[in-house]
Amino acid sequence: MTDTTTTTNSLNKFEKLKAEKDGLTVKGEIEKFANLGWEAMDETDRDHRLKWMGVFFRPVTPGKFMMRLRMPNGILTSNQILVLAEVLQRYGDDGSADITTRQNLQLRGIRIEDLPDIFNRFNAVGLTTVQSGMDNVRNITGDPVAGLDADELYDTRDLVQQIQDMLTNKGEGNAEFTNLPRKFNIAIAGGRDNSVHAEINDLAFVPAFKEGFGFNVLVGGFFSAKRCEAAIPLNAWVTPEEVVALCRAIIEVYRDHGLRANRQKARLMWLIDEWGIVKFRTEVEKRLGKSLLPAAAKDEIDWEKRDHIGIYKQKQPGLNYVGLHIPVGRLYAEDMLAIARLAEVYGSGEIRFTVEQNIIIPNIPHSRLETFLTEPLLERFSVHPGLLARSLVSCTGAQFCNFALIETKNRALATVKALEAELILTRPVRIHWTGCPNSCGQPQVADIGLMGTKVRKNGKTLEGVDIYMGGKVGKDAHLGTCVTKSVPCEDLQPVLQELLIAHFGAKLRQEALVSS
Ligand code: SRM
Ligand code: SF4
Repeated sequence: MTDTTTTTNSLNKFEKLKAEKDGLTVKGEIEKFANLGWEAMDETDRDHRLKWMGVFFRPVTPGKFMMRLRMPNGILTSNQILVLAEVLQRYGDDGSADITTRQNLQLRGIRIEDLPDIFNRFNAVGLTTVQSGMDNVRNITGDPVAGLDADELYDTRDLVQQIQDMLTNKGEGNAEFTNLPRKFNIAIAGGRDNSVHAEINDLAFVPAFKEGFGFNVLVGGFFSAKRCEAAIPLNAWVTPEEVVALCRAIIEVYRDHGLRANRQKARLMWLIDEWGIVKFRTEVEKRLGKSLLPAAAKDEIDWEKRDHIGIYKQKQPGLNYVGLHIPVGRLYAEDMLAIARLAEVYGSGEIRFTVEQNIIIPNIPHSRLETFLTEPLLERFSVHPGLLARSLVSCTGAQFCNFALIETKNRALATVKALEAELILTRPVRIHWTGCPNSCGQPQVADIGLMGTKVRKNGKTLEGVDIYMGGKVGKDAHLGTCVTKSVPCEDLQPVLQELLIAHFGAKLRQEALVSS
């Protein structure tokens, strides 16, 4: 499938393991693995190929696997959440779930012997984990308030589902797309505020008018330890009906021509660099079997980004959606049961997830709103969190991720709590933590991004961060850059305090008291 002439011997480790056996093959071997147990099974299947089924061996917690779902447009039903919660319940304290920066969920503590039963339960309620890791297309993000927002330009839900169905053969797995050169991210924006971070996806569609409604197409956005780039225009405009075919054409070109020799240089942008955007566009047109129209002169992203926390009227008269803040996206089985109940009792049983690792419960009638707001769960998952907590995002970090250079989630929460106690803020400040340069926590899109690193202080190696600033989201989105390197985490709080005072209008509570 690739146009390289490399022999199997000269392939890198990952190309080799894919050439030996396609990752999706493990789908038929789950029962066998469950019987063998994690210690006896083939290590390459366990550590790598299982990721094609969304099952991740965690070297930090051997024997306790992580499962990454696919949640098109970040939407679940209460029935699906109940099944996920029941799966977690059997693992006691080991069982938890994280909302991810791709509007998705990851479950933790999973035992391999339970996989056959878990997959059966997932199938019964239409949940899939297929192709959610390794060299596959990740969870496809769409507007979190699609179909609810009176100002939306396009309801992205169906399109996102169609793309997922095409790539995964309706969740069954599709060997056409299981051997990409690297991971691949797709996002579709349907509103005016770019709620999906279009600019950091390998392929993104942003609303634009030309011959009626359609999308301008962006390509090549990505973060990696080696390089971070915002997506660039493909100079193409497509109607919604053309989106799925264009996704297919672009992914086929990437699959067949993407660079595979060096995994640090395998994301789509590296191919675009090598070919130039004009040749890339021409190759995509060849696959598509027709010419693409040039991009519309301007796109419709002209709002600041919303975070959807709080209470908002829907376009459906008499209904509201309510965004709840989930601190650093961490949930336990009991929380999920409670969320499912709230969605059922007050809403329509639907729960949505955002790339800021929070949830939205839609379809709550005005008449039920007041009672909804008295629910005890909202004391923890607030509709009006503090101005720093509100926008806090954190990747997994050292608790479960073996790439991590630092612990992130707990530290992120503790730091923000302390800062909110010291400071009076007048606006939300988006602080993103990421445990290593892979940038899963997207520090480059943040007002203040914190990237884990190791630092030397007084002859000791300590956990520290590089500080990023200037990330702009929504209208005119652009990436932030590193402004300070190697701050030990133990010295971080005063540094952040100064930044918040100098750049974001924060005031010390003490001083505010004295002057009033
Ligand atoms: Fe990520 C690898 C977690 C979003 C860039 N990412 C990993 C692994 C699988 C590494 C591992 O095996 O331990 C992490 C799993 C840790 C764990 O146990 O949770 C991991 N990535 C995450 C999540 C869970 C972070 C979070 O807390 O939200 C996100 C899952 C999204 C999902 O639902 O699929 C997550 N990762 C991202 C993003 C953000 C995004 O998509 O907007 C990025 C940067 C954007 C991008 O990819 O262009 C990202 N993750 C990476 C990379 C660097 C990719 C590269 O081209 O080099 C790696 C390392 C790799 O793939 O080799 C990585
Ligand atoms: Fe792990 Fe690094 Fe990604 Fe955080 S940024 S989840 S530490 S790979």
